[in-house]
Amino acid sequence: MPNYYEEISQNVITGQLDRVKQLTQQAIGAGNNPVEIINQGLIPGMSVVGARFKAGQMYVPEVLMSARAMNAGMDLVKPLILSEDIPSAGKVVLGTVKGDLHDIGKNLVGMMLESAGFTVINVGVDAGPEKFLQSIKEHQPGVIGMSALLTTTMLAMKDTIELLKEEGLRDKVKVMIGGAPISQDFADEIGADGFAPDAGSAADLCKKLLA
Ligand code: B12
Repeated sequence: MPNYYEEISQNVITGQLDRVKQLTQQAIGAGNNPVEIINQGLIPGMSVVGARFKAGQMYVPEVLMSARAMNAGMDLVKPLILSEDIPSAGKVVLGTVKGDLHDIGKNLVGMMLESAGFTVINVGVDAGPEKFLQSIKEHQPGVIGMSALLTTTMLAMKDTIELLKEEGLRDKVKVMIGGAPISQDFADEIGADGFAPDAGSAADLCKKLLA
């Protein structure tokens, strides 16, 4: 039986959506285990992409092409597996803060988290503290991730943290933050648990926060 996994990984890395679909379909047809196709083909490819992006060897458009290729493979495989079969690495509620409409980076972070095995609940853009709170109550994530691209919206992150304290939920959920104007100093200042400068590091940070 040919080993499809390496070839699927390589085509995820190069963002060849049609080829990933074709190979995934062939791997399914040849009787390969759907969970193995994900864990040994699709995800390892995206992990390489995450590492290269972090190292500045790949850029946003290429990463998006890889993520789309991976998702196309996932779409074929997912219906074949019961959700309990894929252990989730944990739940993350992710959103761009109030007043801020930038979501390209936040969505990239979401894709990287998903490809690292996390379940991502995306609350979208312009998400105020109440929106995060509501989603935390509903989904009970281990981590929330907040994104801000404007210096004027950065402080909305603090408002969310303050609301979590008021509601007695601060010690139940880890808070990670990111976005171009955000720094580790700012994270320390507002009492967040962590900051990551890019999507690849965000997935690593999330693993660390939940360890
Ligand atoms: C694209 C863009 C837009 C698009 C957004 C489209 C969209 N759907 O996102 C549009 C045109 C709508 C827009 C609007 C505006 N924009 Co604009 N925009 C940009 C631009 C050019 C790129 C941002 C981007 O997507 N970068 C690529 C992504 C991949 O990078 P990233 O967002 O930094 O995300 C990475 C990391 O930061 C990190 N990360 C991000 N989020 C998170 C979250 C977590 C939890 C973690 C761990 C990590 C993490 O990981 C990501 C992936 O590696 C930037 C300039 C720039 N170079 O940043 C200006 C910029 C952010 N915009 C700016 C401005 C001023 C505006 C407007 C006010 C313009 C206006 N006068 O109307 C409006 C504001 C609208 C609003 N209320 O939000 C300024 C902000 C200045 C400032 N310091 O506050 C910038 C810096 C441009 C500039 N030099 O002046 N913008």
